[in-house]
Amino acid sequence: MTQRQLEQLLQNACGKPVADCSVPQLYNGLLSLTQSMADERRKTEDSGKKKLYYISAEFLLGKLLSNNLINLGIYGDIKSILEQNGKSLTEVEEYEPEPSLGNGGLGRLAACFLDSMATLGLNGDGVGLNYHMGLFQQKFLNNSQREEPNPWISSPSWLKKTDVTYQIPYRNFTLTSRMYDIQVTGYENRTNTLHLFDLETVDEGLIGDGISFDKTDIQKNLTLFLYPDDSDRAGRMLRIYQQYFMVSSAARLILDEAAAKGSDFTDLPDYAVIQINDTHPSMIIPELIRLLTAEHGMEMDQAIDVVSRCCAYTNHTILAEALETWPVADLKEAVPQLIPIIEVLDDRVRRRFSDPSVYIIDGEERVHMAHMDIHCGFSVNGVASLHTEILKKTELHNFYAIYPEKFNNKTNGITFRRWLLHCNPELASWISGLIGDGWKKDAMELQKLNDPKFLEDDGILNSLLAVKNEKKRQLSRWMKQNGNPDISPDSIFDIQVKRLHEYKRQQLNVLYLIDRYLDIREGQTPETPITAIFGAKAAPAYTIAKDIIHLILCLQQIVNGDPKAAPWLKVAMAENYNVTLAEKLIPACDISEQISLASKEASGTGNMKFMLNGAVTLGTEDGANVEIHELVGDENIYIFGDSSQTVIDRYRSGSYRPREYYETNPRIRRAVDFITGPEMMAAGCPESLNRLSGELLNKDWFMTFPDFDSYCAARDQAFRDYEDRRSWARKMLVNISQAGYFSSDRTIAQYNEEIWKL
Ligand code: 26V
Repeated sequence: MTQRQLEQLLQNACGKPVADCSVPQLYNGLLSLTQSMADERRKTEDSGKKKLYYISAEFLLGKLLSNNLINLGIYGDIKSILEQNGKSLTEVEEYEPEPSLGNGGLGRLAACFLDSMATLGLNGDGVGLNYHMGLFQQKFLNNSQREEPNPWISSPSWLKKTDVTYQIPYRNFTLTSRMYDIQVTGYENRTNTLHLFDLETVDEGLIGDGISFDKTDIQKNLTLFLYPDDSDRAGRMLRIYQQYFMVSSAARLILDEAAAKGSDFTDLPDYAVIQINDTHPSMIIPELIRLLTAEHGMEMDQAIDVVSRCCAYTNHTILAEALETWPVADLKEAVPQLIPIIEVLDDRVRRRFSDPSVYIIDGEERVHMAHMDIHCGFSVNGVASLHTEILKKTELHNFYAIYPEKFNNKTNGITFRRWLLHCNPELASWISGLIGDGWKKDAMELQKLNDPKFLEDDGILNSLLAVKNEKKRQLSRWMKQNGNPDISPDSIFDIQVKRLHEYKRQQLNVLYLIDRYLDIREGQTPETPITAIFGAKAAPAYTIAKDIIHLILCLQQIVNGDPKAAPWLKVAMAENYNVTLAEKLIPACDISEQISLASKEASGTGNMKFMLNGAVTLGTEDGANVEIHELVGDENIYIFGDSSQTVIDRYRSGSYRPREYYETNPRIRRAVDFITGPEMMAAGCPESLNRLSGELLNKDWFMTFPDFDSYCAARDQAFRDYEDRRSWARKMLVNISQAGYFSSDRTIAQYNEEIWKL
């Protein structure tokens, strides 16, 4: 198609010449043009007999317009058509609301996977829930986080209403679910679908102050919010209602689609493979068994066998507190029809195994969702090689002993369309200028960059630094224009962005910054000024996480307001960290903070995005950092801290006493004392600061003190090495060249070869 033809199509979609359109009109026009082009591709594809259903409570899509334009191969043309008409694609991009239907890594992974399935031409759809409010919007007020609702469904929308509806039975009432579809375009390939089920009777009027709402009014709230905090019972019950709504709708869709292709359900595994993304969709197992037996007359034994050959489970965490167990009593209250099935499954386990640790229903009458998945599925995978090994050796060891053949690893990945082509077109074209375009389809071709003819060429290294510099300038401008602290692009951008969680250890980063700040006040200034950037949302009911945000914001106020320090050190906590902001921050990063306590971060995917964009990792031997380390070598990463084995042993022995470190390590003492010192108390809330300091001194569950010295040493070393611009640029280039392994295209190809077999 020529640019003129494309412009004509856009004009038709907008209903008037491009030059006469407002930004909303252009957005609407581009949305409808994109949707019809995506539909065209759907018509030509072979849907095949077997389909993968990726069921997930979260799909953290991020904005869709540009991504779709890239995948449809018209991004460049549209950009220049708009420019020729005096319009800017960037402004249209800004106008689009972000669908934030996920919390963090798990949801974003699901979105990357959808992109890669379509890109590889695989017959795989997503199934989830259509939350009307995505993850809350974060506002900072008095150095604290406030939560506000985050509506994203505009008109027109990417959602297309379908006429598929199902009746979902609960104990006291029946609800109607309706399917909405979002097209998933592959990069120059097919179009798949994300099916999001919604409750027709949602009432947005239920929302009160901030993000509060009546959690008990299920018939009005079921899909109102991305699953809310489960710190109280009403929240936990709502989550059960939501999960069942999702899986019961999914199960009916799967059976309908298989039947339409000729399945009599005894051969269901030839038609459907179901990837259960963490335990949120686990009820699909008993629900499918229930439908097959109660509505389709199958014998129980056969139904269990058929379902077990369809279902595969992905584990995303070893944190015990994050592994779902539902009280039998709560399930009985919401979905009593599942109880007899779950009891049959548990009974079979009890007859085969005497070890209570593998039972589905435990001694306290709680249902362990992961246990059900492992017994009643054919595959169990972790998300990075260290994580899978820990699952096999410790957390799920007793299951591994029973079913070694079910366990496998699938190291996470990211889609390079969003995380390079879209967010960093400057770097993408720099790469293509050196090695051509082949890497866009085969990410391993990035390895061609790992060549002395590039690594030893000053001109090339300087041009790479120039790209980074440009991205830092763009970010600085954006931060300034959007009410965030003023940051200098000539400083080192050291970035930690991810959900706020104690195990991710933003508090360790802060302890370093306090230490550095106090040194600077004493005259020890760094060579190049340092900008420490944070972005993080805390779960609304997670008190300590909110205390850590408060600490960061107070430190930001103190450091940035101190004329002696501000020229050398800046702290910048960006408000409302989300996918859109990640796309601006990641390309501008020099040093990527991946400092979780070893053994706790299952994989991490931000680490991969930073690496791909030429940042150097400062991290522990945790999650996928281990694989990054192996790929780039000691010279091109900064590794510090205790090993996962040391950490696991220290937990086992119960020997850790944070106060001993505080008493014997003067730097730790100085930094911790600062948290409750007069300057902090003047900037912040004493109750919160005291609580946090007490938590560190008396508990420090995620062991920041034992890693403090080695963290400071590694970070200081990285800052020193940054001064040799040539050798730093080489580290950047090696990181980019080795990032190909972390393409989600590789991950999805492995899921398909080893699990789905489409
Ligand atoms: C959930 C919860 C909820 C209750 C309170 C504590 C807590 C802690 C962690 C979680 C995370 C649950 C699952 C999850 O999001 N895992 C993330 O999955 C990513 C994709 O595989 C992976 O990269 C991250 O390392 C992993 O944390």
